[in-house]
Amino acid sequence: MSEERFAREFDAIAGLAAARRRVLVLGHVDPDGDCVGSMLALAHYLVGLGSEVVCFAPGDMADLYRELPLARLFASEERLASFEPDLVFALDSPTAARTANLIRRGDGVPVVNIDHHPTNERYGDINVVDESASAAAIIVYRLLARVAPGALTPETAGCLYVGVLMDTGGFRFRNTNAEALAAAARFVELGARPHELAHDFLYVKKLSSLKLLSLSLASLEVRGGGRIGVMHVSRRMLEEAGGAMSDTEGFVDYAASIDDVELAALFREVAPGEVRVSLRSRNDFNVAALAEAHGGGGHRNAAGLTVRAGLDEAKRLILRSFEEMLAGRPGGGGGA
Ligand SMILES: [Mn+2]
Repeated sequence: MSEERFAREFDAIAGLAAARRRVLVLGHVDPDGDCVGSMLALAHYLVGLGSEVVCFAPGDMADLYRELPLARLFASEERLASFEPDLVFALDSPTAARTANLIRRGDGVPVVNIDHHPTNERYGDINVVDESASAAAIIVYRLLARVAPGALTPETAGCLYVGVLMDTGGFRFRNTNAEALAAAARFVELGARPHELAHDFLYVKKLSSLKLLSLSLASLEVRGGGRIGVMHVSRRMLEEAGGAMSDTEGFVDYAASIDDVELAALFREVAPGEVRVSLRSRNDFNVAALAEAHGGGGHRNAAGLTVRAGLDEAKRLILRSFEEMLAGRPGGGGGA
């Protein structure tokens, strides 16, 4: 379908990958399943070319992604500091800031930007940005299918499947399209195990994560005549539940799933005076624009940003914007 659209970029990437030997593969802060899955599938291809590969994403990564094949390639900040790549990839990252500005590594080190966020700033020397792709993993799949079909092993297919599974919310979100379903079928043919991946990545929860969820749900508030849902996770809740901030993946969906809620937010106090905000919306409400206005980014119905403030102030800021978005738009119209 759109495979031909980036044929020139894909061939240029293959040329670079064949000529370079030390490759840095970057992801966005607090990498999710699509970010990690597409990074590792790409890394698998690069390792197969004989390159030394280092994967890095700032922030917290959920423990379960460390079970994916080749997750050992994820490096510490110390290793990153001493690694001098001659080629850099950034995956699933709409801005350089989302990779903690680790992209520019020096003169003559090319940057390849592979992403599906509509807010992508095209910061690469080669940019493969396709917002019609439901996941970055879909674009990595198109790349490998064209330039290195031999790299599509059962392990790579599993990583790519996880990317699509997580970014489509288990094939439920608006971005679940024919290409995503066809690619998923292809990944299964290649050896991905859908029931095991759904079990490991969507079903199983850690006890600490459920304890944290119960504390966070107690903070749930509904505003705006039932159309706004907000909840938070404080440092204190983390201590009480004995969990980590990476245990909160998916919490925002509880606020967003309430029947009349059209705008939802989860506020996570990652450090004193620093709050990460996850935004969700239904219908035509564009939370990517709201996130972008505050230095974040994302998709129309799912976005994120960081606020340098305490929990209360961060909530006030976002609630004010939510109320402005709702003003003049009476509720009760249509589903997600
Ligand atoms: Mn993604």
